[in-house]
Amino acid sequence: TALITLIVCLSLGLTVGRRNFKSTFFSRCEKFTEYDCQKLWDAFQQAYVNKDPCKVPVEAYDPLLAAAPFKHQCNKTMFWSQTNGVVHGLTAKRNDCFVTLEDTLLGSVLDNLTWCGKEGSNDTFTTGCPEWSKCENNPVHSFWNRSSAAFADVACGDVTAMLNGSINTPFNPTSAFASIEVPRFKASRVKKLNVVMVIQKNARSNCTDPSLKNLTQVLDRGITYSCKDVSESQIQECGAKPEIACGACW
Ligand code: N1C
Repeated sequence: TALITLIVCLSLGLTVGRRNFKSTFFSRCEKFTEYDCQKLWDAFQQAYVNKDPCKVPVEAYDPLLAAAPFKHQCNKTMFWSQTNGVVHGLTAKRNDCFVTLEDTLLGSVLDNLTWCGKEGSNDTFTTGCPEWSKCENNPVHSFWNRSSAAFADVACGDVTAMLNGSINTPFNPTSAFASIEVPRFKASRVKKLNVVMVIQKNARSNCTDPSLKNLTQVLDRGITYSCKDVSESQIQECGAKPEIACGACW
């Protein structure tokens, strides 16, 4: 009986996990009333369901991106690398100033979720999915890569990027920001890139960091570059005081 109980519990747990994923997808999606969430769920699922979870290429999400394209948010687009907490602490309160990928429908629906499929099954799994290190073409990695590219493609006007001054290489060539987003900024749409270097107590780097030299070198000619060292507390203050004008945050 112990074994049977174990099996029943395990399969119950799995079913609940799956149901949970779908209900999370729908409840997050339904906050955006202008979309048909069932249609988006179908487009989402076809990307990875019934597939080897190590063989999901970025293009698998093309139909999903086509069903919920990003809108131009000129002068508000916010990129980030290794500053997830600070950035989203700010955008949670100042969407009037800054919009990240996680503020869009697709980014917010899938933020912090894990999912994958399996050959021979039409289910969505949330456990036993490949680790990032195991294979690059996994469903989660490919989704973020595809959506980061699309998000960068529509950026326009002045764009902001928050980088982390507490690490040795704030502009890391292997990051999504450096490898996917920056190369897609085109001078015909993006006028200026404002880097905000987040400075915490134990800063290791700042705007003079050599990695930023690479950034200026790969940036499309015609895009103006600026970098400003800004303390974390100043960023938090901008979030706490809605009366501060967007342009006066730092
Ligand atoms: O690799 P990163 O950062 O430089 O990627 C961040 C960059 C942002 O500008 C976003 O537009 O790329 C986009 N992006 C996300 O929005 C995102 N949300 C959640 C990329 N990755 C995202 N994730 C997950 O965080 C994903 O699992 C990925 O591996 C990390 C990237 O974090 P990072 O190294 O700090």
